[in-house]
Amino acid sequence: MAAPSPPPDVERLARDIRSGERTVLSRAITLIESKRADHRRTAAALTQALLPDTGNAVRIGITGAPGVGKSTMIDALGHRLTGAGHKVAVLAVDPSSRRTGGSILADKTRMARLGNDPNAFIRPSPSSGTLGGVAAKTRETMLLCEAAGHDVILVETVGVGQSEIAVSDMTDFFLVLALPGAGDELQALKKGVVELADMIAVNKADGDNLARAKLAASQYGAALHILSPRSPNWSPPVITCSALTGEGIAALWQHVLDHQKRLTASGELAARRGEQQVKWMWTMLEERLFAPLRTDRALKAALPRIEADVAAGRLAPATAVEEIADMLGL
Ligand SMILES: Nc1nc2c(ncn2[C@@H]2O[C@H](COP(=O)(O)OP(=O)(O)OP(=O)(O)O)[C@@H](O)[C@H]2O)c(=O)[nH]1
Ligand SMILES: [Mg+2]
Repeated sequence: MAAPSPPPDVERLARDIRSGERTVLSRAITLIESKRADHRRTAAALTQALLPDTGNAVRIGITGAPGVGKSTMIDALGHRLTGAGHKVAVLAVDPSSRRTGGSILADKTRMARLGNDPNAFIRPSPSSGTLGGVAAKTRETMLLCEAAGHDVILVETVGVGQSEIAVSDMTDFFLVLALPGAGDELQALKKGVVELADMIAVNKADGDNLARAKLAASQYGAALHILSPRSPNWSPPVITCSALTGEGIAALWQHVLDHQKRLTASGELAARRGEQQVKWMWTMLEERLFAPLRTDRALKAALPRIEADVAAGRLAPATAVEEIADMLGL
């Protein structure tokens, strides 16, 4: 089936985004984040129209425990990259309510250099909704940024919950930042984050921390050694770096480039992106199908009674499902 041709206003919007106009990009992202049905339709038409202009960026996910230095690292790396002629977009997936207005400001100050850089575009996490919803919006935002000519996308996520999986599902390269020492490495292992990592960078390897950082890196190296690698074409390196001094950041970027080169040559990158797209389709479809469960007024009103009846054994779960399906017209 051929893609439907977009309405004229979408066509214009798409053209302005392609030309790299920042204010238009911001407006389009707001459209994507909107919950209104008409906005959602326009946003879908817009991403469809821009699809041929996407996919040309290096997509990097960055995670790590709160305070590990993600924002500082993004600022340092991003600044370096814009200096070398790249256009960088910084996005975030944080479905918790933690990132209120205050911490967006805090983030902007920690990304002081990028915040004022005309070749960098910083967009905080969509603030509300399920993880699936937040991730979907960030994903679409990423596509818009690519269409606007950003060739490096950095997606920050907090080192808790399922958001790491969501971010690793939308990026080519998943960077895990770790702290020097104090059992942090085992904590990360437990969460399974290390299994997603394409590289582990022990940050804050500066001053008094240097020796401990090197020790932590060798422990991670040993831990990674016993895991089966995520890709047959890539063994995740473990490095030390300092977002504060900039030490190790050139090496970090070189690893990203090597990874991109190898996975492109083997065809793995294209395959991975294809799988991500299909997975994304299913996630969005599930979201869409679940939406009435959360929003249907009659159902909302009836649910406490239905749940109480099921809990008390007055109503069989299967009968309850029939009743709910009837209310939703399924
Ligand atoms: N010594 C040292 N301090 C650092 C380094 N990187 C970051 N910091 C400091 O660590 C603190 C937290 O840094 P952030 O960049 O905000 O950390 P984050 O991971 O983005 O934190 P959240 O977004 O709150 O999860 C700040 O005070 C930074 O100045 C580093 O390489 N060395
Ligand atoms: Mg941060």
